Amino acid sequence: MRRSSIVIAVVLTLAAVAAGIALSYVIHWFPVAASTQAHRTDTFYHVLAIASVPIFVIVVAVILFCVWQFRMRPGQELEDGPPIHGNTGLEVLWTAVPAVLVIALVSYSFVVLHDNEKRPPGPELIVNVNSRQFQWSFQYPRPVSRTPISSYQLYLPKGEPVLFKIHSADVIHGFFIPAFRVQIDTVPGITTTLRATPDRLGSYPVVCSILCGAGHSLMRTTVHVLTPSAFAAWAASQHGSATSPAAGTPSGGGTASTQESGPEGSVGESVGGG
Ligand SMILES: [Cu+2]
Repeated sequence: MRRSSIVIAVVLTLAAVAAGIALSYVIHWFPVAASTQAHRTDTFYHVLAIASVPIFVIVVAVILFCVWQFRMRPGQELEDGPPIHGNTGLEVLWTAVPAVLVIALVSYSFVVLHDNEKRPPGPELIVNVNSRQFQWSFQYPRPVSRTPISSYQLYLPKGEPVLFKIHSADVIHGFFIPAFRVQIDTVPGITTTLRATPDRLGSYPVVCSILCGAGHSLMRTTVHVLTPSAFAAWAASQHGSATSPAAGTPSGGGTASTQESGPEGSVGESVGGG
């Protein structure tokens, strides 16, 4: 009787572990991955799921098994349980195993974070990100263009490492590109930095991830990942229209809005073509 119930519990536990891990793969929890950082982060989440699902299932299975197997039967209302005082071997085991597991996962997450933030061997494209209630704007210093470019949408070439230098004109915002799996606070008075290497053509949302005021939910824009040649063409087209002195300033609103309408058609074509 006792032996068969253990077999049933083990079989159910294994089935639940398999179903949980399968679910973690089948369901698309994240938006499309569009940077080298995103692939590392997603792999890390899969490893976390594979490590966590069996633990969750085993803990719940042991609880349910004990409730079922050691429940009070009729006639036992006034009986006491057996006088057990600890189990050293068991306690060492359930301390050592979680410790090893947590240290291993922390080490792996450190490696992923370190790789994601590592300075690439070659040159980086530098983009200045400016945040204010409730708007993003982006400035491209040389050598992207002879004169600095200012834009309300983010344009990046595929395959080139980017270093974002992030500023805030008012309060703390969160610069977040879900498709790149990167995010960092924008802090007034400090320049924060973030690295990403886009590796998939397309347009993806850029959002503010920190409640920054009444217009927080509207603080969104788009990142366009273009082929390097399409990006060069976009930069060249900006150079033509960005000759006014206001072009390089963070709040060069007029200039940025004219740039917005100009390249949109050509960019759309290059994204579609790639
Ligand atoms: Cu914000």
